[in-house]
Amino acid sequence: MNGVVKTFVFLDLEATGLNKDRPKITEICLIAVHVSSLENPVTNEAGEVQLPRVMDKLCLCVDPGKPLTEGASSITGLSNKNLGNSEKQKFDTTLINAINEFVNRQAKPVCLVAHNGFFYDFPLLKTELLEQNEDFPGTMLCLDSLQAFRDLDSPTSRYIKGRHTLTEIYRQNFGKEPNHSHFAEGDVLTLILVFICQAREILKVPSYKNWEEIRPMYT
Ligand code: DCM
Ligand code: MG
Repeated sequence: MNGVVKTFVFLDLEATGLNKDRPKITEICLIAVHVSSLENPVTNEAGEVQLPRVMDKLCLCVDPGKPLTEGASSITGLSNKNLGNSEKQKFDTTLINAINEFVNRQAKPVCLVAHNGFFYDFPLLKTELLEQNEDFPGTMLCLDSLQAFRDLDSPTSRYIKGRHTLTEIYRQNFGKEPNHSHFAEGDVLTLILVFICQAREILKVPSYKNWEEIRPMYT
């Protein structure tokens, strides 16, 4: 299908707020899917695309060490209280090691995929990595599915606000609401389903970036 990437690692972050809030991560989910599962999607009797059977998952809640905004807490259900009650640990080197080990188990080359990743998830992840004096290899590939869906769409609909949210794309493809929005795992599974629906088109001309091109959200 695209000849380069062997594994797509779909990623979603929940955090204490938006870019302007200088957010800290509250939850991270990575789900790895081999390109062969994207090339040969499974459908049910109704012709609906199903999740691949073979997926590796890493999902962790994180103590952000900073108050969540009301908005972030209300949409994600995460709070300083429930994260604290569960004695979650900070975003530290043990978490970074876990991510690296997880990614290193995948057939390479690997590409990270996140919806709005170039604006939100990748810069925020970069900030958290740099705060621990760590980083991913500069050659690691990343892809923003929001940009990819916009590029596929017609120029007129491209700029309609809300047209390419994960929820909206899911509704267009499946005619119903996605499950578990704003749970990191729920959002990643939704992303995988909509990505599979248009994987052929997206991977014809993927606009990858190298991880080294990603600037931190803040320092
Ligand atoms: N976010 C927010 N307010 C919104 C939307 C998102 O503060 N209206 C922040 C908190 C979420 C994070 O962005 O944890 C990621 O959003 P999403 O759940 O859509 O992945
Ligand atoms: Mg999310």
